Amino acid sequence: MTSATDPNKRITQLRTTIRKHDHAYYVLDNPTISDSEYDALFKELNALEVAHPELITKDSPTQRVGGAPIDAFVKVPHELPMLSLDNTFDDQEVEAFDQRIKKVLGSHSELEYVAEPKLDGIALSILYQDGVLVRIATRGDGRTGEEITAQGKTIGSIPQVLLAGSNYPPLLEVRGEAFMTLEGFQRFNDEARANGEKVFANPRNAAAGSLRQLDPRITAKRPLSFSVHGLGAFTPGSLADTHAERLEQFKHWGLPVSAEIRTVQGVQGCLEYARQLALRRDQLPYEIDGVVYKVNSMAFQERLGFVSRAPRWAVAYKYPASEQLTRVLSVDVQVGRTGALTPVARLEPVMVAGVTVTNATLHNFQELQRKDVRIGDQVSVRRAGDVIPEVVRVVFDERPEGATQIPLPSRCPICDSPAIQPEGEVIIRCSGGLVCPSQLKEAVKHFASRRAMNIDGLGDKLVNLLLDKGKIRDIADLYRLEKPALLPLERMGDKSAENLINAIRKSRQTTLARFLFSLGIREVGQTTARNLARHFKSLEALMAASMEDLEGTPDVGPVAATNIRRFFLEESNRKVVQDLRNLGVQWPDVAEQPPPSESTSPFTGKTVVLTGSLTNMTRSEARARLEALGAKVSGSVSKRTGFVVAGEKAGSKLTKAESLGVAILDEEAFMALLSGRTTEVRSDSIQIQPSLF
Ligand code: 9MJ
Repeated sequence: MTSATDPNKRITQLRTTIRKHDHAYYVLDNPTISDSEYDALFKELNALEVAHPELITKDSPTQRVGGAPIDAFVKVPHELPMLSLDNTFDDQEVEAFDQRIKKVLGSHSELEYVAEPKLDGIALSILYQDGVLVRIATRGDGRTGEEITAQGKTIGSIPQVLLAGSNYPPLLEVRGEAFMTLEGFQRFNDEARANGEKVFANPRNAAAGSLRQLDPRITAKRPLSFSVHGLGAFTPGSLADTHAERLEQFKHWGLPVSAEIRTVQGVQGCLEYARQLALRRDQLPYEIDGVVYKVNSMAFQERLGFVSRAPRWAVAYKYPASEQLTRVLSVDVQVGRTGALTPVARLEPVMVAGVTVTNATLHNFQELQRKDVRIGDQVSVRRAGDVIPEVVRVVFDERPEGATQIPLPSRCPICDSPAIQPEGEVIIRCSGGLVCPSQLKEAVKHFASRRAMNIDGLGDKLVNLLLDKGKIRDIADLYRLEKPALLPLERMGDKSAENLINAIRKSRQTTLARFLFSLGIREVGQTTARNLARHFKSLEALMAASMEDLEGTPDVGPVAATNIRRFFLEESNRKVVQDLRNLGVQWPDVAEQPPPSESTSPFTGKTVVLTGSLTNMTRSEARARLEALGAKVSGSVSKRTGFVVAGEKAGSKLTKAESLGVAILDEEAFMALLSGRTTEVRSDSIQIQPSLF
């Protein structure tokens, strides 16, 4: 019987292949097949298991999310206690830690440490027997935790089976941190906020709340990750003699280990690591609350042992907290581009994670009411990554007498138009449209922005100035500006005025997709704008489209369709659009520009590697577009790679492409080649330097 007809063999084959792809995707962050290819493998396995339920095993990839809801979490004792860490808060305390250790070891020479980011998540213990995951437990009080196997198994980066062929101990308990990335946390909270559902105060609570779900199917929907940093019980024999080498072994066995971990020499090496990582703290995709130093030698670790419940061989060095207490001085209402009224707390200045914070968002009035924030309240304020600081909660015990409630706005604070809250929506909006100076300002800023009309040099401050000084009254006026009108403006010299006029003039030549995006119609982001341009091919056709026509466009639902219809039915909008065209804003006719056929695309037959994030499309979209043009999309760079497309925060693949001399495209060049605006790879415009990022 061949593997094609023997279901048992095919099932084994599929499981091995799927595990390999899970590892590439979740652990190495380097997928090697497309989502649709992966889905096809998964579906095939599922179908075979449905047909042959006797062949289902607990470690099958299909069983990650099969678990039925449980009644309660079962307590499990930890064979070896899960230790906590002693904290240090400054360099002197780290030096004292190093001195203490040297004294116990009787060592006068510099010690080798492993420095690790300190993830702010939920500590888990994962037990493997003969390479198969058998139990996941929380830390609990360190001696007894709770079993959360069904929930933890849904985390994609936790392998259910260690990589075959590696020399792992028959019993292996690894320990690490489950966490939510900042991007996942924001996405999750934004969605919850839009639906008026419970939001989490920080990624740590979100990770804890997600793992605490009795129904693992809920956990499975949460964007959780995992990183291994230590060891519990294990069968002796095959583990290395240093912590750093053990982490390497974990990686070989398919376990996720942070790429930020370094071996460093002595206390100076430790402190330098903390300084370097602190500089990048805001750019890390997850939240850290410090770093951890561990003596590298296992023999030394054993000699050092632990005191009470913390190891003597490790210490945490805590960064300034990303959450601090301060007082609300007042609450202002900001008006966004789409009229959304956002309450913003003005605060007594406070240092949060190294930055002085004076304002924090309250997101919307429903959130403000839910949190019951009042003027005079003491509140906890949080900042993470480069996200706007937010008010997390009120310290009710500290509420002063006479703390003032903030009323719901009935009128726009800027233009006094009535504030409206459409049925079923969470957001209260100004109904003034472009009559509202605040909406107009935001609309002009959006219109000029890089991804819209891309008017170089027309930043937020200048837009404010142009509107405040009455130089423009709508977006079309930008194209009526002349140099003499600009010269009296603050900090506007002859040269900068000329540059601005030239940049505005240059922006007239655009694409239909960019133009549609720049109009700032609600729910029309870049992807929708592109789809609309591709579907309708001309502005006239789009402006005349019925709801039915609009909803026939990919990615356009009834809400976006209604917004588009409303926008183009509004006389003042039609006038601005007409004015813009009369003033020379134009684009090549989409209809006359067929999508590049296979034979004309520079990607045809080439292997392309995507790295970093693109702003115009998701990675899967980019992959689909490339594949449609006959390209092969690969996860790793080699001499045979045709192109590397380097988005923002491109990393090691970009470096490798440079060292191999592979052609590198930045996003703009990539978009140009995709759209067929150019079919030639010109080295001067396309080969980019990493310093540009
Ligand atoms: C965290 N939270 O990232 C430890 N941790 O080591 C790292 N925690 C730890 N190590 C021994 N990187 C006990 C806890």
